[in-house]
Amino acid sequence: MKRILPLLAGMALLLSACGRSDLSALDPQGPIAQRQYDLMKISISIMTLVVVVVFAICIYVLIKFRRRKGDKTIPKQVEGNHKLEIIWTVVPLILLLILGVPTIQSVFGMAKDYSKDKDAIQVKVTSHLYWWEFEYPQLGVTTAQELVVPTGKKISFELVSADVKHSFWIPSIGGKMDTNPGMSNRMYLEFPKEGVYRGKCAELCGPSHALMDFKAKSVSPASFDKWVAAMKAPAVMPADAHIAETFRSKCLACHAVGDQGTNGAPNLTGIGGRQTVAGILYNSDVVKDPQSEDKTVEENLKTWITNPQKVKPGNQMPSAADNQLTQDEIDGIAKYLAGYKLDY
Ligand code: HEC
Ligand SMILES: [Cu+2]
Repeated sequence: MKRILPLLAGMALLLSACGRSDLSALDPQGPIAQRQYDLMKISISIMTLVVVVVFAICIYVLIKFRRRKGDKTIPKQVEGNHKLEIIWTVVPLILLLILGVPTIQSVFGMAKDYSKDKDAIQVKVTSHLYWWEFEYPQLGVTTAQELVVPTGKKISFELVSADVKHSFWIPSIGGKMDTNPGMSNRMYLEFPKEGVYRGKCAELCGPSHALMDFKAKSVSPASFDKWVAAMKAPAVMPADAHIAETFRSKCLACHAVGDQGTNGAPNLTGIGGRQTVAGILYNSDVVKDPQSEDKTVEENLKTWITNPQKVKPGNQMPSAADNQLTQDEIDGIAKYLAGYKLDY
């Protein structure tokens, strides 16, 4: 017991650290996650029931039929019992049916294809080492790291990968589903409530796998329309001519802003209003994250632009030194991007 207690305490601590409410499949915020949670509950209940009954019988038999002191007799030898054999065949069959029927129903229900549904919002998710691209083919909009969706609609996802295998998962909303290179997977999700939900890559993909976070932000349909319009508006460039030229030549080779779609790296439109930079550095002037340092968007942008490899080892963005940026240029670009907010 002395040795087990610290172990138990350690495990409890470890598990409690996982208990972020915005990252828990045990706190469902939508019908798909609810269905998945219900399945977990029913299978755990059945398993618990089986364990309790089997252990109870086992302990009862061990005590009741133990060899008593001085007892030298050989017990009655039993070879087969029809009644018992039927019971232990039929009971598991019934339990498996109770588990199987809702599981199959849910699995097929959740696999429903909304890709042709006019009322659903189509989103093509492309995973990259280590970031997420979200394209809305019906709307002509592409964004990154922060998926924006309207509440009350079916969101129909097409999932692919630009490089290795990743997995798309928003624990409190539903999932997960692999993204594979050269092959599309499909799934749909629903967001009944407005909110920001945390998403994760759920397939070990490289050194920064654990940092491959994203956000799913559900907003009212009216706000969503405003967001789409703002995303499609012409790009806002830095006011200062030198910063604008630096940004154009050093950043827009990979990135895009405004209505330019995408260029192989995250579209930066509206990045000043997002909760995070690169999906992982929380912006304290947008949202207070209890587990992150108190850094504003502008500070996080400077940290990122100066040395992205320090934040996310192995990612594809060059450092400021590789980009030959002066400190003034870093500051100017960070200030411009921090001010690039969308009103929606
Ligand atoms: C060689 C291509 C390339 C160049 C050049 C480049 N970037 Fe990036 N950038 C990337 C990639 C790839 C990512 C995604 C990294 C990740 O999260 O794994 C990224 C991410 C970012 C992000 C975070 C995006 C988000 O959605 O949160 C910012 C901000 C950014 N870059 C700014 C810049 C700026 C400013 C410059 C110019 C000084 C620049 N980048 C130059 C490739 C590039
Ligand atoms: Cu990944």
